[in-house]
Amino acid sequence: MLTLYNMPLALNCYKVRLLLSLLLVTYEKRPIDLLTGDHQTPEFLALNPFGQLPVLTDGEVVLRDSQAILVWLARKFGGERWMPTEPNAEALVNAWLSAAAFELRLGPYDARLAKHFPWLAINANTVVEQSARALRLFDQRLNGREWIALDHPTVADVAAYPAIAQAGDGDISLEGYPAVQAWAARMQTLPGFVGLLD
Ligand SMILES: N[C@@H](CCC(=O)N[C@@H](CS)C(=O)NCC(=O)O)C(=O)O
Repeated sequence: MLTLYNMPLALNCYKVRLLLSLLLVTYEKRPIDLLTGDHQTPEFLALNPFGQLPVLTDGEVVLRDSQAILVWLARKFGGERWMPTEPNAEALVNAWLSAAAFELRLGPYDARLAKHFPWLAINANTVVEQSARALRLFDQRLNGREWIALDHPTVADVAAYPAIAQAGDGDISLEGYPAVQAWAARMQTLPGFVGLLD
């Protein structure tokens, strides 16, 4: 049985829950509360020395980092569809996985943290600029396309969706990014789609 060390509101955990649901994979959740320091216990640090969620375990296999977990799940349960092995397609998916992990992280992901966890001292001006940059890049990419990396949904779409869908939590508006809005609505129609708190 797969076990996801999970916090419902943590967007990197949501990425993994979303793909597990899209792939119809059964798993159990192990709650980890970042606010009370569950991620700094010796037990959790033995699983992930980075002290971060998500962690996914499959027997003796212990996986960390949401992008790595998405790729592993896609390979194991999704065949070629969600993470292709053809080199050109794979590189495209990897490039947009990196954009989810970096550009979206510096933008709408951190904007949400800045608003709700002010003690993290994230620069509120920087996240507005970085959100505009990230959303512009994603909007340009999605202009005239249905999905971020390929002509069908892949792990790149799953990795990008949480920070974009929850951008409003950090007072980042999707107004002015019509291709991003249309894509987000398209994501919600995928069979097995789940929302953040589903
Ligand atoms: N690159 C990692 C980042 C993971 C991450 O930042 N996780 C957050 C929750 S969404 C966390 O555990 N934060 C607690 C901390 O960094 O102390 C991934 O994509 O999984």
